[in-house]
Amino acid sequence: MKVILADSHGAVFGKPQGTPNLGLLYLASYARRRLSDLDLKYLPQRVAIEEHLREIDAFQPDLYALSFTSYGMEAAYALVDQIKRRHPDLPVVVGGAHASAAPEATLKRSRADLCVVGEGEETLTQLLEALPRLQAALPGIPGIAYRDGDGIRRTPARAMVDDLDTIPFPARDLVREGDYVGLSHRRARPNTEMIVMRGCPFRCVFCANPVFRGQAQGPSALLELDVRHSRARGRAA
Ligand code: B12
Ligand code: SF4
Repeated sequence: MKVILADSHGAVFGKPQGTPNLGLLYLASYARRRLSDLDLKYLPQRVAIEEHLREIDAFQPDLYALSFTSYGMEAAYALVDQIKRRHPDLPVVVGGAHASAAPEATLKRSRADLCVVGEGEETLTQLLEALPRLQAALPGIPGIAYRDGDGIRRTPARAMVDDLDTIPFPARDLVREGDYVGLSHRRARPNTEMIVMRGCPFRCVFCANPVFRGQAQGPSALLELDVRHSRARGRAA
C-alpha cells in the first residue's frame, strides 16, 4: 500500500518550513509498525502544487494525507482542489491543528474526503487498514469527520494517547537531509526538532490548544534524545 504524507505547499507568513513536520512523521512510524506492506513518501512544504501532482502521477498512492494549520488552509484547499480535479478517486485525508479545530468548515470549504480530528496515529492506521473499502468502514472509526451524501458526519472523539512511549520515534528516514534551513535564529544544516510532550495543562482563551488537545501528555521524546545521544557517543568512541 502506498501513501503520500504531505505538508501543504508554500511558505506560511513568508517563512520557509524550518523543520520537518513531526506530526506526519509520527503517523508514518506508527502505521509502519502495524502494516507490513507500506510504502511511504513525505512531501515537505517547499514542494509546489505541480510537483505534488507529478509525485501522485509517478507514485500512484492509495491515499494522500495532508497536514496544515489555519494559516496554511487556503493553500491547502487549493492544493486539494487541484488533486481532486486530476485524481477524483484518490482518497484525500486531512489533519492537523486546523482540521481538528474546524472539521466541518474544512470539509465544506475543501474537496477533501475526510478530516482526522486530534491525534492521528491510530486513526490513520485504521483508515489504511480499511482500504480499499474505506467508505463503508468510516462510521466505525472514531475521531473523524466525513462526507455522507450531501451531509457531513462525525464519529465519536478518539481518546488521546495515554502513554506516548507506545508511539515509535518519528520516521526521520523519510526526510531528505539538508532540506531544512532551521528556525530564523539558527541556520545550521541539517536541522530538526524534537517534541517532548503534547498538549498543555492550561486553558488560555485565545489558544487553540484547549480546543485541540486538552490535557498535557508526556514526556516521551526525551527518550529519543537519550537514545540518539547515546548512539552518537557510541559512534564517536
Ligand atoms: C511544535 C509546534 C510548531 C513547530 C512544528 C514542529 C515540527 N517540526 O513538527 C513549528 C515551530 C515549526 C511551528 C510552526 C507554526 N505553528 Co505551531 N505549534 C507547535 C505546537 C507547540 C506543538 C505541535 C506538535 O508538534 N505537536 C505534536 C505532534 C505530534 O502533533 P501534530 O503536529 O499536531 O500532529 C498530530 C495531529 O495533529 C495529527 N495530524 C497532523 N497532521 C495530520 C495530517 C493527517 C492527514 C492526519 C490523518 C493527521 C494529522 O496527527 C499527528 C500525530 O498525532 C502546537 C501547539 C500544541 N501544543 O499542540 C503549535 C500550533 C500547532 N502552531 C500554531 C501556529 C499558529 C504555527 C505557525 C503558523 C506559527 C507562525 N506564526 O509561523 C507555524 C505554522 C507552520 C505551518 N506550516 O503551518 C498553532 C496552530 C493554530 C491553528 N489554528 O492552526 C498551534 C496550535 C499553537 C497555538 N496554540 O495556537 N509550530
Ligand atoms: S497559550 Fe496555549 S499552550 Fe500556552 S499556556 Fe496557554 S493554553 Fe497552554
